[in-house]
Amino acid sequence: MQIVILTGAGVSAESGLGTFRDQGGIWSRYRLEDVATPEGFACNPALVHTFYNARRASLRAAEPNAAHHALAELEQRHAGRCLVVTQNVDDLHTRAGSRNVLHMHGELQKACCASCGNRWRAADQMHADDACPACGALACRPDVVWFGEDVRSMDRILGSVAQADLFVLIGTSATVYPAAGLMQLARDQGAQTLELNLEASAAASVADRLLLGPATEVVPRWVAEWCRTNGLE
Ligand code: BV8
Repeated sequence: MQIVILTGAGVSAESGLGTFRDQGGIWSRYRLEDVATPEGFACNPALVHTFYNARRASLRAAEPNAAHHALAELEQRHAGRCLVVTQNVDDLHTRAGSRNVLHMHGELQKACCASCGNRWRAADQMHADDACPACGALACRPDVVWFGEDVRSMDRILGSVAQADLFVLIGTSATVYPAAGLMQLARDQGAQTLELNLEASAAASVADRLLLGPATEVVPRWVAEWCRTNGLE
C-alpha cells in the first residue's frame, strides 16, 4: 500500500509557525507579491531577506508537534512505502524523524546563489550584500520556490502520486498549484483520498473521507487507526 501525504502550513501551525491564509496569517501582514515572487526580490531584496530572516528565527524556536511525529512513526512502521510531499519550507518533518520527504516549495534553512546555482545551509540572517561562498556573486537568496517559479521534484511527485493507493491531504487550503491539484490527480489514478484539516480545503470535494480538527489531534488518531486496521500494531 503506497501512501502519499501532502502537507501544508496547517501541520506546523501548532508548532507556532504561522499559516498563510488564516485569520492573521502571513499574507495578511506581508504582500505576497513583495516577498514571495522573483520580481519582489529583484525590487527589494532587503525586504525579502528580512521576511525570511524572521521566519528562520521563528523556526529556530519551533519544535515538531504530535502530527509531525505521527507521520514519522507511520513511515517507520510502513517501511519505505510512505512519502511526505510538503509545501512547507520548514524542516519539522525531518526533525520529527521522517526520511522520505520532498520539499516542493524549497527549504527555509537553505540558501542558493541565483548566479551559479550553488546551495548551502542558510545563515540565521541573510542580507542583500551577502556574497556567494562559491562564486562571490552578490546574488544570494533563500532556497525557496516563489510564485511563478517551477516547483521542485515534480517528476518524482507525479510518479509517486500515480502509484499511490492512498493520498492524504493534511493542513493545506489547496489554493496553490500544482500542489492543490495533486489529490484530484491521485483520485483520477485510482487512489483512495483522505483530508485531515482544521477546515475543509478547496479540494475537500475530492476526498473520500474528511476528518476535521487540529492536526495534533486528527493526525495521530488517523495514524493509530490506520496502523491498527493494517495490522501494524
Ligand atoms: C508554478 C514560498 C509554473 C515559500 C509559496 C492562476 C490560477 C491557478 C494557478 C496559477 C494562476 N496564476 C499563477 C498560478 C500558479 C501559482 C499559483 O498557484 N498561484 C495561486 C496563488 C493561484 N503557482 C506557482 O506559481 C507555483 N509555480 O506553478 O510554476 C509556472 C511558471 C510560471 C508562471 C506560472 C506558473 C509556485 C507555487 C509556490 C509558491 N511559493 N511559498 C514560502 O515562503 O513559504 S506558496 C505558499 O502557499 C507556501 O508555500 C504554502 O505552503 C503554500 C500553500 O499554503 P498552505 O500551506 O495551504 O497554507 P494556507 O495558510 O493557505 O492554509 C492553511 C491550512 O491549514 C488551512 O487549510 C487551515 O484550515 C489549515 N490549518 C490551520 N491551522 C491548522 C490547520 N490544519 C490542521 N491543524 C491546525 N492547527
